[in-house]
Amino acid sequence: MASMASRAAAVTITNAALDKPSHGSSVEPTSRISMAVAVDVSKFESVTMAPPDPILGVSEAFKADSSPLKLNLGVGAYRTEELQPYVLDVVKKAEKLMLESGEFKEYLPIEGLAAFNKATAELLLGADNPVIKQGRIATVQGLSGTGSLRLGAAFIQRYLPGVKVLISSPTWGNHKNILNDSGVPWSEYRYFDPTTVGLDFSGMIEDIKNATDGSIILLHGCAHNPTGIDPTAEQWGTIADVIEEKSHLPFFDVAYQGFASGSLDNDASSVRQFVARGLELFVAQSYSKNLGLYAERIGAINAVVSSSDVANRIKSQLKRLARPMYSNPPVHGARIVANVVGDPSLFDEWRSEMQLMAGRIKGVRQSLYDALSSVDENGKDWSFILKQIGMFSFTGLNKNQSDNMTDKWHVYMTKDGRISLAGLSLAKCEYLADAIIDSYYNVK
Ligand code: KET
Repeated sequence: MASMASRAAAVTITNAALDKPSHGSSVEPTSRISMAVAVDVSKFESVTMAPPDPILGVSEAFKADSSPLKLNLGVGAYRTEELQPYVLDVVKKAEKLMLESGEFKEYLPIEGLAAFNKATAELLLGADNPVIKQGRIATVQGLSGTGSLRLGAAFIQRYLPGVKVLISSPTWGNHKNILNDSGVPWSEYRYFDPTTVGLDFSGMIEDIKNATDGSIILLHGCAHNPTGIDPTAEQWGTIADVIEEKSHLPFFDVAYQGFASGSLDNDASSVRQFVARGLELFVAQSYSKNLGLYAERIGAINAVVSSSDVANRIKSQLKRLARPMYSNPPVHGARIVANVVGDPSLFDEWRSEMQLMAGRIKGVRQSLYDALSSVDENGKDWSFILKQIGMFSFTGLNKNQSDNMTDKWHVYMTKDGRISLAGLSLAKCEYLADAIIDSYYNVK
């Protein structure tokens, strides 16, 4: 504050000197006067403080906590049993190869690295999928899952203006932000049933049926975030029936391929089932979680459509949207993915590391369930935790209870009751169970 005041004073003196007309000066008096105003009153006084992000803000709060007990179960990021960030061995190998071959750093084309786009479409649909041979897929490299969804939303805003996107209730919170900022209207379909702590399948089907024909239905390809509850293969079939009947456009968000079952192929089966029926659809992909490339921002937006001609035109328009937003995407993560997916031995190694990560999460899931069941004197059935899949558990804790988890127990989590099991170790399961039992029974 003191330095601000003296700066303002100095400017005032300058202005006094400038009261006399001063010909030949390169600085016009008016600009000096506006400088004084700029120091005292910002042009941005009306800018209010934005609230912290409900997910990434949790990591910021975690960092600021000095308690040795603290546990970050907020963001969905995989940690080792020692709760350290993890770089996959296969990623390190791919990076070593890249360094040795002395890759360039020139701009990529707007649509991204060709080898990546090929690899990502093949990973999604299966390399021998006829859609790929027929050229009925437009793939554009995006800035991870978020950027790819954003590009897809920008395309919807431009080419399907006013068409509503239906999102699950609940969903990953950023879906709403992405659609809002893209100017795309949305509403929700029922998904989670708190009484059964399972899927509200009839509600979901009814809401998709009741939507205006030709709506867009945003679906989590696997490992639904935040609930950890996916439709069965048969239920996916029924969802596809209704979507087809109503001429809706499915838009899949595939951010956890490999993390639901541990198998990259199984986890793409929902999308593949829809594609096999001949439906047109959009798919956003992310390599943040399954290859641990969070900060590399690597993913893709894919449009599977009825002809290669339409695919080419869509791709050209996606490029046109990307160019003024970020010009062209970053290359490093794209090369890692292309190398890992494109090399049979690296790909095998990835698959086993993927199973290792998914397996560790299943282990802590079981151990948390065991701990809760043994600590809980009221005998509540906690088995829903075992039924949920993927990185998260949706505990059913409300906002006050979640606040108690953080304020009293230093357990950082999102306020919707979601915990990331990827950030939990076996050693911390009992502590977490104590925190959950206290919050569940002692806070309303
Ligand atoms: N879709 C879903 C469903 C999702 O959970 C995430 C990330 C993304 C897309 C995008 O991830 P990206 O890193 O842009 O590829 N979710 C975790 C991180 C976040 O909120 O950004 C999370 O839910 O914790």
